[in-house]
Amino acid sequence: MIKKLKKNTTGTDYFVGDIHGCYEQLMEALEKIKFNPDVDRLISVGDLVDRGPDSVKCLNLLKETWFHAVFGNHEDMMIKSFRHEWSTYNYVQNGGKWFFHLPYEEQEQLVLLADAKMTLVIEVETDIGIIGVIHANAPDDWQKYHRLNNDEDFFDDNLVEDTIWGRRRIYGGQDGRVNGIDYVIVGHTPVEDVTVLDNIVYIDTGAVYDGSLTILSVNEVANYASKVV
Ligand SMILES: [Mn+2]
Repeated sequence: MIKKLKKNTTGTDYFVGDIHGCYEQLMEALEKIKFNPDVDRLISVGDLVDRGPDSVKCLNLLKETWFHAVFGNHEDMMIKSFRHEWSTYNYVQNGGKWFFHLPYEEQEQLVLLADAKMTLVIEVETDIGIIGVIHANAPDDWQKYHRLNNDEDFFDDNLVEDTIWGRRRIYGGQDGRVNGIDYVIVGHTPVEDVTVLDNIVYIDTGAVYDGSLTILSVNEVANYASKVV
């Protein structure tokens, strides 16, 4: 449920907003920042699939050692649709048509890949502290994720759902720090520019809606965050 990445001592760690099938746009952006897959890492806030043209290529990035991603609500819909736990109609409405055009075996492979590689939470050790990455909405206390991970008796009905789907903080404007973590990076809710509320950095600048695909290095995260705190 939580993937922990040790400090990258040889290269740079970057964070990328919702890719939504925009594979070419991502490759161009990586070229621009001279991303080096031998030493750098790219950490995605999820929603690799749907709406854009190359969902399969984007999911296959999960096979790369330099690429890490948390679950987005679109992967949630894809996996649940495959398992008949989600309305196919609803998933198609949300951009999942490409998935149902694939042969069953390929659908299964993609679901297994996403299930094996994606986690609810990623924590990255960096020079500016621990940066937590989730798709949508953060709880007030980050330690809830550790309890969810480690404590069998811990139960929070809404935590997983809210982490992948929620918009409470960004719609509320401001909702206080997330305790127990230095910074949190999220996507899911399109913003015109990178937006910082307390210690949360919103980086989904709507690549698939003619916006731009945001990629931030750890240093850029520090710069954005320092303007607010
Ligand atoms: Mn989303």
